[in-house]
Amino acid sequence: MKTVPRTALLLLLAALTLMVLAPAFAAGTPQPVTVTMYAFPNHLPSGAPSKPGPDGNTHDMLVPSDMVVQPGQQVTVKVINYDDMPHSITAPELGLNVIVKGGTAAKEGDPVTPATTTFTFTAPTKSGLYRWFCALPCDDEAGGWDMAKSFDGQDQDGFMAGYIIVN
Ligand SMILES: [Cu+2]
Repeated sequence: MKTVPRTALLLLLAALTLMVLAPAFAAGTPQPVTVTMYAFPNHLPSGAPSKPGPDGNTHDMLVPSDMVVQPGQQVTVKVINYDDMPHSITAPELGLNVIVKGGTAAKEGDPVTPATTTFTFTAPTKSGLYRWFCALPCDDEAGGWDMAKSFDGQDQDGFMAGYIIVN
C-alpha cells in the first residue's frame, strides 16, 4: 500500500487553513479608495442652473456631499472646483480642514478653469457618521444661504456640508 507522507498531509492542511482564513485577513485591511467631488457655483459650467434650495434659489454646491468608506480605509479625495472661490472641507472629528482652491478666470464672467485639490485621510476605525462643512464664506450670490446653520449643524447639508459615512 502506498502511503502519503506525513509532511505532505500537513502541508495540505496548512494550505486549506490559509484558504479559509485569507479572505478574513483581507477584509481587515480595506483597499485604498479615491473619491471625486465637484464644487460648482450657482450654475454649472454649461450655464445650466445648479441645485435649488428650499428658498427657490440656486446655490453653490460641493457634491456628492456624502461618501461611504470603510473603517480604517485610506481615502483620497479629489475635489474639482469650477467655482472661482475657495471652499473648505472641514471635519473637526476627523482632524480635517482642507482648503479647496478656487478656479481661475481671466476676468469676472469669463469661463472658469477648474482647480483640483487632492488630499488623503484615514477613515476612523469606529463606524459612524462624521460631518463635514465648508468653513469659508460662500454662496454670496444667494445671500450666503449655504453658510446658514442647518438642522444638524453649520452650513446647509447637501450644499456645503455632508457626511463621511464610515461603515
Ligand atoms: Cu463653501
